[in-house]
Amino acid sequence: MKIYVDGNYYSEQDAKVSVFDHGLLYGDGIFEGIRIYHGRVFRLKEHIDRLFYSAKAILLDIPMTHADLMKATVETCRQNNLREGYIRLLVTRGKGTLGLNPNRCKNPSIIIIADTIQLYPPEYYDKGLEIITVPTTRNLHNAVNPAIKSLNYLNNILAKIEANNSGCEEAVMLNSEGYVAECTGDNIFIVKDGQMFTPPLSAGALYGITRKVVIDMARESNMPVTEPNLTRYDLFNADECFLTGTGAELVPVVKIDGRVIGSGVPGPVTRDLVVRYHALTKVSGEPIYD
Ligand code: PXG
Repeated sequence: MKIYVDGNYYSEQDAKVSVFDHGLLYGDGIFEGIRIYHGRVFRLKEHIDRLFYSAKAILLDIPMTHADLMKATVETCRQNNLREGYIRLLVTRGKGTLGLNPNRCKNPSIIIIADTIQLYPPEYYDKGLEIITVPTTRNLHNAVNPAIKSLNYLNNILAKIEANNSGCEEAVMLNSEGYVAECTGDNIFIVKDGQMFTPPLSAGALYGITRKVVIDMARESNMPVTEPNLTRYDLFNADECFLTGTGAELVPVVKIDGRVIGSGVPGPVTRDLVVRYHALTKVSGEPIYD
């Protein structure tokens, strides 16, 4: 594997960061997770834009332009001969000293890893997932705003551990007001009476790129989509529920906190969206090979 670090390619063994990098010392940095389908990078521009928005929010100057970062991402895939896979793009504050002060970090580090992807087992997609609400709440947006894809994912990791300890793969995270925010690495949607709902970004949801694709697809087929505050009650009484994310794509949810959702099997709206999402990934994206 060839890994991009600050403009050069290194083998897996030689790709290294300093122990004084504030990405490691403080989680001071940002990242993106991007998919490659059929030799194309899916929604690359949207991911690079979101990376720059995260950077802006943490006052980090990415030492590259959008266009050059897109080129470097595509080139890293090419170097690894990838047609299907997953890209982890991260920007750390860079090497500094043992103090918090980011001004000591003169050069942010840019790392691009393009690898194959470990998919969820197919039974989750066929039968649907059981998820659970966990005690760890989503970060306040006046603290580290959850819209920032920062290198500190401890909030989500704690929630994931709590879900795993209860035998579930994913956790529903509520915000401090008790409204549904999202899951640990996925956005959440419900379908009720022919309408689709997903929590607003202000509830603590990430501006998910898959979320946006799914909203657009639903509206294309004239299904109303709104973003109201949702409670657990709304989830329990939904006709259908599913999660969206770059890694997971669309995963049906059939049980939440012990309540069976709808008829207990992936519903028709979810199944239709899954088919259309896969069709879209086949034809859309930034080509890696000419
Ligand atoms: N919410 C959170 C908190 C996320 O981290 C999503 C929603 C979905 O967004 P996209 O843009 O991917 O549709 C994410 C992103 C993993 C992994 O290894 C997944 C994400 C982030 C980090 C790691 O499964 N999903």
